[in-house]
Amino acid sequence: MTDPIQTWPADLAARYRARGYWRGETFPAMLRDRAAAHPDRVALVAGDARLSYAALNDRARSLGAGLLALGLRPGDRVLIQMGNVPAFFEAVFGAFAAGLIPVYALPAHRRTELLHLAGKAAARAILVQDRIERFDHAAMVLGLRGELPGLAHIIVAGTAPEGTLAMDSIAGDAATLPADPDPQSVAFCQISGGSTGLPKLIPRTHDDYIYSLRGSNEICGIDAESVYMATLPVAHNFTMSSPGHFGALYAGARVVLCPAPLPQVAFELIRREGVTITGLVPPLALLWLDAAEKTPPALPSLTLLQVGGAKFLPESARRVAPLLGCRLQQVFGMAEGLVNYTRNDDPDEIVTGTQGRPISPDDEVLILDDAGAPVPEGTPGNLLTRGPYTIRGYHDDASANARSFTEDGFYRTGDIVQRLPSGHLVVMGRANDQINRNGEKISAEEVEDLLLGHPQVFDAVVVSIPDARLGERACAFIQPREPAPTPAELRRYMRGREVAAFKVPDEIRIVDGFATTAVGKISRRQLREILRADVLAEE
Ligand code: J2J
Repeated sequence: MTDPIQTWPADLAARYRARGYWRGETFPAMLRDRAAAHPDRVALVAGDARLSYAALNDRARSLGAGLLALGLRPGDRVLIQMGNVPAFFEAVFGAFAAGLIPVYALPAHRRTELLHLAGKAAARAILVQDRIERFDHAAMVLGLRGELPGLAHIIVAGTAPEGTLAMDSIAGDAATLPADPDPQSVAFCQISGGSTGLPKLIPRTHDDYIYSLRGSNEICGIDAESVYMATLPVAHNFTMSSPGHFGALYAGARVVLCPAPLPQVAFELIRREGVTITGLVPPLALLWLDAAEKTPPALPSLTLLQVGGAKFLPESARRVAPLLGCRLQQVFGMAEGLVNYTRNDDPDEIVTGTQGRPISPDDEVLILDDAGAPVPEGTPGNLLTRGPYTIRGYHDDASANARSFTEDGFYRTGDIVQRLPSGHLVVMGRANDQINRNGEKISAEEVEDLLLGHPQVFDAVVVSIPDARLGERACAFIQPREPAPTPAELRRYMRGREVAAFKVPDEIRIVDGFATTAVGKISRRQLREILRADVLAEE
């Protein structure tokens, strides 16, 4: 699962090891060691269920051995789609124990994304929760089988329909598990939001990811006494690694699984379980703040609220400490690697006004103008980065790699940032056409492609519009063929494409045509800017 472009060159790898970032730890060893050190300590809390480190480790190892007995082989990829349930951890650590490579899908993903991810990864099995928020995921995955000839097994946590295997029934002898993997090998694939096409696979190694967990734990003050609540989906990189549930498990701490991010559910759980830290996207943070304004919640255990995934405006950031009685931490990260945090000892105006600074002294940050030259200090520019936990390439995607990485291995994040003299970054926007709706990343191009599949759509342009509640919303401009479709028809059509619901545009406008320049040429980027300006002028 690696090609040469995806690995760090030997000199950098040697430096990262020499500086103690890469220590040769692996995910299967991590859980096994913690379970040996403190078997009875609670690892996971879900409703009334409590799973100790020993119980999680035993279950994962038995499941892993059972997966191998089904014919899966170390190195095989398995797609995992589950919500905030213990089965997610059993499946992921079961895969780790067996040397299988999980690929994480988000709960919102539907047929189109799953087909793409499973196909791209050549997944040999899909492990899926039966239902998430009333949607029948098991049936959806069963419906993919005919199109994925390499797929050997569909494994369902919960009620398993005919043609699938019940995850609970899969067990094997842990003595058959393979030796621990090479720490520099790929542990799993995260997925990218991206600005073009469907999600790309982000191969993360044991060494690099575990370094980001250790670094995050240190910055966030996570130790064995911490209680981390996974409020956002557990498969998201923020919830997984910044420091997330993996960071908490690395530290031997307790992970509380929040079934829904709503304030009434979350506040109660924080109180009941003594949660010390959790992370939210800005729109949810606003919901919590508004709820707290109406009825001040007593959350004495909560010391740190992390907000990230999209820009958290200073006005909102300033409300966190007074209303929730805890410190705010801004987190600006990406599944490709680089994560920035504001620090506990940063002055208030840095915490409310910036998106933090990198984890590692070896995170290299470049801020360049569009011609590729460094901008004068303090001027906004394109953020490029490379370092001990930032990937060097996507899995099996030469054209994306050519676009997204420089020759010397810097990742072009697509973010426009400004750097303060203190090294803190302020995110100013995106250079490319990605819509950050509610922290969910939508590629304008992907939605345009979907819309162009409608027979009455001649051309489509999708733009992001600032939105007080969602951060950004998506507006689609449609140049129709006659008879023109109505926005409602197009919305129905999009829903019928079986894609994540967040990709259905919030607004659809039918237009006569799109602006072109005197020579009849205009870049889509310019066009998007013109259309966005039109909407903003009306508002
Ligand atoms: C503005 N934009 C932000 C922020 C991410 C921790 C936290 C978040 C993610 C994540 C993550 C932002 N302000 N505070 O993986 O480990 C936008 C940027 C970035 C993109 C990455 C983590 N925090 N963003 O959101 O892979 O545009 O990761 O490039 O989903 O989200 O999205 P994603």
